[in-house]
Amino acid sequence: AVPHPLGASHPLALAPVTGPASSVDGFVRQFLRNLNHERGVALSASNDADRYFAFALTVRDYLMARWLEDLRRQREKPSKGVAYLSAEYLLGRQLDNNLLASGLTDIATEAMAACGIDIDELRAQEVEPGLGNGGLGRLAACFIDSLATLAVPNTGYGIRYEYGIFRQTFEGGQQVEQPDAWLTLGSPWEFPHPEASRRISFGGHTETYDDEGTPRSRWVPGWHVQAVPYNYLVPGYLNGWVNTLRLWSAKATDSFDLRVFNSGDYEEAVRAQTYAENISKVLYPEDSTPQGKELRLQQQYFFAAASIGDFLEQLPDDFDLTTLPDRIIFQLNDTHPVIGVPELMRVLVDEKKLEWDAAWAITQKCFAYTCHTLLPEALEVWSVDLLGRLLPRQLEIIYRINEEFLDEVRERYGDDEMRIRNMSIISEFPDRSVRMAYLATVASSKVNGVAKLHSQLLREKVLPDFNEFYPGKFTNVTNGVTPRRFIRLANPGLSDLITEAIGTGWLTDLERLRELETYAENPDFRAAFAEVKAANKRRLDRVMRDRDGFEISDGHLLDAMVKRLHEYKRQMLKVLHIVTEYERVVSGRVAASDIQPRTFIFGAKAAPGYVMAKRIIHLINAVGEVVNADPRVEGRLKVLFTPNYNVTLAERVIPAADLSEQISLAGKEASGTGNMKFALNGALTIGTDDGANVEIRELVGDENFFLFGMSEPEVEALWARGYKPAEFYQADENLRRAIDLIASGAFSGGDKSVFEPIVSNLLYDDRFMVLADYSSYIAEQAKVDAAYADQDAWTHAAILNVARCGFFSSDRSIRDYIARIWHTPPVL
Ligand code: GFP
Repeated sequence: AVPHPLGASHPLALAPVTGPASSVDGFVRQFLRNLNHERGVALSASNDADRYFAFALTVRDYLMARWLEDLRRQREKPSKGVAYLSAEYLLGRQLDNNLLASGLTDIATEAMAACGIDIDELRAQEVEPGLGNGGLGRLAACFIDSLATLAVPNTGYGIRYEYGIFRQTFEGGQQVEQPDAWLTLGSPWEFPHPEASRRISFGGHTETYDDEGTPRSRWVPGWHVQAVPYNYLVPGYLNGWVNTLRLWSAKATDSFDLRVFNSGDYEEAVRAQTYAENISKVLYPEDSTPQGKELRLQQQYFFAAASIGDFLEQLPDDFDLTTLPDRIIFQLNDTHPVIGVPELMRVLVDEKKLEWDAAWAITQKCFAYTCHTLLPEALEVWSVDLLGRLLPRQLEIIYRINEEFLDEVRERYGDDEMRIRNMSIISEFPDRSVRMAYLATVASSKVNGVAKLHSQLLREKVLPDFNEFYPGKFTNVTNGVTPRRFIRLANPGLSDLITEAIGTGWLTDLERLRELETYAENPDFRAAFAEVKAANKRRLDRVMRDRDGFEISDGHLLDAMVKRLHEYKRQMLKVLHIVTEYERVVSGRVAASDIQPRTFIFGAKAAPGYVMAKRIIHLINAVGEVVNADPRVEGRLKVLFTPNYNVTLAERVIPAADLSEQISLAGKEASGTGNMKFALNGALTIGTDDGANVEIRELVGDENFFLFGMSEPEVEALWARGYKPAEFYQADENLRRAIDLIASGAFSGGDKSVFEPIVSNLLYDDRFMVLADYSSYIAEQAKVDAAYADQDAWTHAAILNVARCGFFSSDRSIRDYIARIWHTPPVL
């Protein structure tokens, strides 16, 4: 039997592993059954894909009983739940997570061994669904894991993109995007429900009509698509609770017009179908450039409307809609689902025939909004033109919401036209458009930022008028990460060491890691901890050799910067550090033997339309090529840029890293979650006072964190004085030499033009103040080198990082959401 960490008396502790048969024998039997019945092959004739599928289906079978039971429980005794609306879920592989959650890992491993199958080969078969770009999508995946683990009734709603985030390759050091056809072989984790499809409408016009004496509006749409739901199970960690992730796929309504087809116009017959089905075709791999605007708005409305409609349909016919806020909270993950606000209003007013005021009172209580950015260009706006064409009724509703809102503003402040213009949901310049963040703020019961500093800047800088107007509406929930995936699964060595020291239970109560503090003083524990890190580096070495032909050298400080490529995150600053180290050696100013051996590892995708980001990728690869081939720094400096960074790779890189690079310009990174994952895996952070770095440093202590760079007020002050990057270039010899070396063509075969745009951007624009923070960064990196020389002291600091970062569990984030925003009753 599998021991239950919550204790047998825990109300959710079902009998350990019910389902088909909680034994190795039972697992084998079910596996063979699935192989025969679901794949149609015998074990002897099966290939890797067959075995992986049959294996995954077997794991699924164990979770099914619980899932159905939970759905029944929620139907029979409904309590307030959370509908998490997110355009992205960066799930990562599911197999190990589901094994862990169901406590089946040991049984399954033995069962496969009994069949002569290496479970690692099955793991390798799984294609990760890349249904997200970066932090925002990964956060959503951590949150649904924590919601299930805390047994909060939740449906995660999103889009089942046929092609997820592109697969990145490099050609000549430059990014090339390949389609991510993750569904080619099918997914064993999904349950299609075509019978539960919903019709989603677009276009057309609106009209008013007389409804037995009451004038009403209605929408007469022009075209429709079917939203087909696919369900995924989201199991809580060993608690018998299973929630649902429901992703929508677009299907044409009349996919096959036989009349047109028979007339011989095959193209016309499939045209409408293609158009409709494009809606869930691709995840937009960009977050700030205006591309595919119309299709993107279609996607947003498609999933928001399908999800809201789906929830409402599950309510009993006699449900009193005024009590809707007691039943559900729609959490808006950024502005992508905000079009759901006028959609709920439309359903309540036009379809359910509620009075406007009553409908608005309900709506304002049913939504809550999380903002994930501070970059003005990332705050979505939709042109009134486009909205009017695609969603005419929703636009009318937005106008009315705005009118009534501005009336309230006028009531409070009089005719302060400036303020009214600043607060209007509709902006007039440069084009008439809807500011989705404003709409979300007006329509939500709460608005939260994702780290202390971010929430403060949101209140003070991004939405100050709204903060004044709505006292108490703004709050903070600092992000978190799931320790199940990012410690237990990613770092089994560390997990075992922690459990040996402090016992079980910490994976669902991560603050207990504090108990490790005393172990930091124990030399044996430090030795064991250092050995885990070394083993993780060896494991990464194997992965890298297989995957990319890279080696991770022994004795090197492993310095990792893995995240989306964006100028504000400042991969460029990291490059300048590497070039400086290299230049100091090749110019003879420093002996190679005097520098700390380091391997720099990068992972980053650039949005395909983001030219500067792609140039930076090219530069990193070019620098790597030169540095790695130069005998003068051999054994000292190495640069690895691993293509197609994804969740699967993160789980290998993060546990191996010594140093975590979190070097965004202060005031730009909303939170960061990679920073948390690294610290929890015992990497030390070099970082600015930005996002959640601030909280990490507060918790781990200044002496266990490498802080550099300007603070947010200092950044503001420098802007105000007038920032001239060239002055910084002139003032620092190392910086001058590094930039000159890049400009000289040293990394581009002598061709100075290749990286010239980067160089002139740095010298004459440098929006993210790379040059201003350079000196302080280089000085702090020297402290990193010095600190690393004392391995034992480094390990001590690393252990304290782990011990003091329990706060960053996504379970804590979810508890904060419950206490500050959702007010869902405890289910336990
Ligand atoms: C965005 C923000 C991050 C934040 C995440 C999750 O992620 O600072 O941690 O959302 O809230 F920028 P990225 O898209 O930048 O990865």
